[in-house]
Amino acid sequence: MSNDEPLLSVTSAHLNTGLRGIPVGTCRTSFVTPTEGVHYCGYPIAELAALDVEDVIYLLFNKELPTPEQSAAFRADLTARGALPEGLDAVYAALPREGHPMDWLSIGLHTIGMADTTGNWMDDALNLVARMPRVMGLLFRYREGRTDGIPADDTSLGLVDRFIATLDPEGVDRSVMREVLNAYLVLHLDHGGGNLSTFTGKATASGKATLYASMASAMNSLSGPLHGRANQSCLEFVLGIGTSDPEEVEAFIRGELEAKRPVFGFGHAVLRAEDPRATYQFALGERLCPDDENFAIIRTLREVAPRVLAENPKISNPNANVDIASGTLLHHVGLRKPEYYTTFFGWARVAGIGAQIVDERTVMRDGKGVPIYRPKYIAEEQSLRHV
Ligand code: HAX
Repeated sequence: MSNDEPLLSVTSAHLNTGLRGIPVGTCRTSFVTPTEGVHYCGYPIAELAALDVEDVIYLLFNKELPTPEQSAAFRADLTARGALPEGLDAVYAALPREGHPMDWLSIGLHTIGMADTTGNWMDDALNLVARMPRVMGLLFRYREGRTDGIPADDTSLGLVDRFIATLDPEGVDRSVMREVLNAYLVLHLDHGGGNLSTFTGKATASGKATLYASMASAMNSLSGPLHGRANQSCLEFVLGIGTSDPEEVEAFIRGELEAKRPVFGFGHAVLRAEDPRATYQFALGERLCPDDENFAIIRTLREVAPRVLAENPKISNPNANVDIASGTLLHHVGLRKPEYYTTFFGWARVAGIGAQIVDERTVMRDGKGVPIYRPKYIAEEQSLRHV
């Protein structure tokens, strides 16, 4: 693209539309297409979904998949970075347990950032990636009041195994949990440059706030019900249906539409086909939990909802999105409380947002970095009254 090629002619119709569709920068980690969905560094997500999360995180930071040697070295690097600084246990012990887990996550990031920030964007981003499994495990343990016998932190474990070790769940097949969480993380690592949480994180970092403060900003954005918290709503929606009978499911969907409520797990701002992240999770569910009653409900929803939604020509994409199946799979592996689901989304996004912050701070504009964000707001007549 040449420097003077017009990308968009901005008119007053674009004002007060949340910057929707207005080009503001470039993204080196990911983009989304209407048919293949999100791509990480050029790879469609369907080609990456079954890889280990460590290797896909390596891709986002290094823009190429690792060789076996690079993969081993990256895992060793994460192990070396993984130990948490002092202080998080005491802060988590003091937080109100009824607080939303996303608020706990944000406070957790601030806490470890206060204790140990290097000021080097790449180091801080990778340190945080390496620390997230323990932060997540402690978040669950303290918020649930399961504070006796928290296992010592073993940073030599892989990212998912380290979370599971800290959580130390009972009556759960840990290998199935590992597979579901690994897939969840890979599928949610990144989603282009302009989604609200990524944009917020980069905007905060543009003022040279720390990586930890920037990521806490991003997590606060992600916590909104129109953004990341939709995945919590999606399982609540599925649990509310309570039947996999196609006729009853259809009646339920029609009732929701009549009541002007969203049919969760369907539709997308960019995709115009089923999200490949949903397709992958359906295949995973058919293999891991075909008889799970919630899985039976979403299987029926997948058959029935697109047909019903397609009756409304305003709905650009009546097909399943990533949120349709993720909650059901997490529920199946013993993570039963939907209010925690956005924290897994946040855990994943720490890598994608971290990689994008590193790019904006250290690579863009020949290494000078993107300047402090400052979009233009036009004064309204009312604000000019005393001029
Ligand atoms: N149920 C009910 N109505 C829907 C709908 C759905 N699943 N999908 C779209 N619509 C409605 C929109 O609300 C909009 O109505 P209005 O014109 O009255 O405002 C109209 O159809 C056109 O919408 P659109 O252009 O097709 O889609 P948008 O880009 O506006 O919205 C959403 C995309 C994902 C927000 C939307 O499809 C939706 O609300 N889906 C249900 C909630 C959900 O599953 N959210 C998770 C999204 C996951 C994701 O994006 N991950 O990246």
